[in-house]
This record gives sequence, C-alpha cells and structure tokens, in this order.
Amino acid sequence: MLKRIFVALFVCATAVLAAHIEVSDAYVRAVPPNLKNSAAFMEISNTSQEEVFLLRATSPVASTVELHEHVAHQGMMKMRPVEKIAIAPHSRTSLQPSGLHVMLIGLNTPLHVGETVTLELHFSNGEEITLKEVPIKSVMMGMHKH
Ligand SMILES: [Cu+2]
Repeated sequence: MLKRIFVALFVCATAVLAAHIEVSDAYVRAVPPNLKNSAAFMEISNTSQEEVFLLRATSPVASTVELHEHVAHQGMMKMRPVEKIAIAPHSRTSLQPSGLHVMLIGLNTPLHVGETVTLELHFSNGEEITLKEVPIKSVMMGMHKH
C-alpha cells in the first residue's frame, strides 16, 4: 500500500516538472588532438512563466565543464566563467561562438567531426536534460584563448 502511494507521488512530481526547457541545435566544436579544451553551443528555450537558469553542465568527455561568456577586454575578446545562464520566460537564449557557451575543459578524448558527445544540463527549475548525441562540428569563428 505504502509503495503504491510513493509511485503515485513520483508520477505527480514528474508531471509538474514536465519540460519547460527545450534544447535544440546543440553542437560541439571539433578541436585538433593537441587542444584539451572545446565548447558546446545550443539554443535553449523556456516555455514557462518564470526565468530559468542553466546552472551546471557535465560531459563524460571533459574533466571540467564550465559556463562561459565572451567579453571585450582591452580591445580583445576574452572568455570568462559565469555562475549561470538565464533563459527569460517565454524566451530563448542562444549559446554560440563568440558568445555564451558551455566550456569543455580537460578533454579525455579527441573530438572528431562526425562523431557525437553526451552532455548533461542542470536547470534551476529542477529539469535535467541529457543530450545523448551532440554532433561534433568544425567551427572556425570565435577561437579565443583564455
Ligand atoms: Cu570558454
């Protein structure tokens, strides 16, 4: 009996959390084998009434994953970590080269064009999205040093 109640509660909780966040057009930058860092880009849309933040990301291909932005510093574009990335209500946020991105640091595998990587995204509303087959693409723009 108790077990049945737990199951019912779990189903309700899942329904409440149902997908307000949608990720599309995700891809990862291909890098030469000697480079140990790369970045992931994507569109994140928020269909809820409240602002949602991307808080954290992980990937099996990188020892550390950070959220980054590009800022102009003394005439140079530089990357720096941000605590979170906001997606406004009924809006979308673009992660793109020379802008916001998910930084993959300490790659443990080469990233070849045509292969895929797995990315896990954790949002402030409790949603966790696993992107299982993010394609690796060649991206020339926005190659900046830290
Ligand atoms: Cu970066």
